[in-house]
Amino acid sequence: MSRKIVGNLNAKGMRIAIVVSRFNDFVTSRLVEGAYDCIVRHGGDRADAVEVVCPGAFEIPLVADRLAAAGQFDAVICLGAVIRGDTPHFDQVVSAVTSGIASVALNRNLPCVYGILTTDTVEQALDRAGIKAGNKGWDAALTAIDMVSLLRQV
Ligand code: INI
Repeated sequence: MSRKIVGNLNAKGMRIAIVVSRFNDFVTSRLVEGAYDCIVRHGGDRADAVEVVCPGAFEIPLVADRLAAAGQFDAVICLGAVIRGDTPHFDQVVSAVTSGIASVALNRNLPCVYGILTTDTVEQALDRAGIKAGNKGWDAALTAIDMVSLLRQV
């Protein structure tokens, strides 16, 4: 008989760190609220979470690495918004934050979730931050909860 292992979505007692960039705060603050909403709706406690604010998306991996190394958290959720219209070096910032977050997860052996919006316009970013097309912060928190539960079983 084969065995199937899946995460459950109960966040009770989970210690979650959120790293969020201040750049495009009008978008990223909505992502943070979405993440907290998801955690609480799944039985977690906002008081068990820690939120760390860094300057831009480029800085997120270093902060995530520091939090992961601390050994005090079950998962790190990374939230940011890189908008092409705002930056001529969009691709470099996106590439750095993307590979940086993946490296932290693998090197620290901790769920480190990618909740970075990468859009062409401000409107697209807002749509994905709770206006029209869901909230990527909420989705990232759900992935964190799922992964914490999953890795506890694997
Ligand atoms: N940082 C972002 O998080 N989003 C952006 O859209 C952005 N733009 O447009 O440039 C951005 N740039 C700052 C970057 O993340 C670093 O903070 C900066 O380069 C200093 O290292």
